[in-house]
Amino acid sequence: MAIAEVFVRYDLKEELGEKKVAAAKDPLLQKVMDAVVEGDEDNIIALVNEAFKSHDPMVVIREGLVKAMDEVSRLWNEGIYYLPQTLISSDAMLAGLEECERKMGKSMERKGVVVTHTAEGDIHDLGQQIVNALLRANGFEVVDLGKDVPVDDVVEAVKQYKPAMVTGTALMTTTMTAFQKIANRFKRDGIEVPFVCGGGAVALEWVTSFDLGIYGKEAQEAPPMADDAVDGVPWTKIREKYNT
Ligand code: B12
Repeated sequence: MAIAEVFVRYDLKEELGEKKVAAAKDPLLQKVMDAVVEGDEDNIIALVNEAFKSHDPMVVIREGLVKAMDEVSRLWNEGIYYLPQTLISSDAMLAGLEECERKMGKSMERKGVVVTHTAEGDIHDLGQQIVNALLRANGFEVVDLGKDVPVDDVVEAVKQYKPAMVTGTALMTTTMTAFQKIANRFKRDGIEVPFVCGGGAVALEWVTSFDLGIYGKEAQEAPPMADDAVDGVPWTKIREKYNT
């Protein structure tokens, strides 16, 4: 028996009533959104596959999975969701994202290498996982350093893999400061690589206050930025193009 059949979400029933989640573009995407918001990991894969019948995987990510996590963020902010609910929603989102990635496939020819990570002390990696999926789907080789990555490890990985671009995700004001430390280390060691920083805690003004930093608002921006980086566009020009 599916967990959803034995586990009634009284928090959703009581607090939200019929207007459970924000409206999606169509019923198939709505089901994907509902499954993420309700943390229904048992059914998410089937629902995502159902949505592929009329939507591209990119649309399922953008209009289904990401939109649902926006809703989870709202529920958290309003104090309706606590950690457990948020965690099962993230698990459902990740399972759906993996299925989208599988569907998009990976092109054989790799355009270039991008190193991605989530900041030291930070376990909020959903944004990074979306960035990874979109970069891979667009033909980049992603060196995924994972979450809670020490500054030293990022610098070492960049020396080892010599990527065209580096990305960082931070959701907490206490962890985002790692990005400036990384950028300073790159400068000190003569590494001139575009460093795109995103995530809920990060703001454009702050990222553009240090050399190499480029602000990434939406995960979808990562592939075109990486295209520019692979083409040899300097970080100053990439910043100018996306951050002004
Ligand atoms: C989900 C969530 C969790 C999950 C994380 C699961 C996971 N695997 O990621 C769990 C339950 C584990 C969790 C734990 C905690 N959390 Co939490 N969590 C959230 C929540 C509700 C949503 C965050 C999220 O995933 N959003 C969806 C993703 C997709 O958004 P995103 O990462 O920002 O990515 C988007 C863009 O920013 C962009 N992007 C991101 N990276 C990049 C990179 C590039 C290159 C580009 C171009 C774009 C880009 O693309 C994405 C959209 O397309 C937020 C609330 C909120 N309002 O945001 C709190 C929140 C982030 N959590 C918070 C806290 C405090 C915690 C805990 C410390 C709580 C605790 N007391 O234990 C812990 C542990 C934290 C730790 N050490 O890391 C705080 C942080 C406060 C702060 N500003 O410092 C928040 C803001 C809640 C709050 N208002 O208090 N959390």
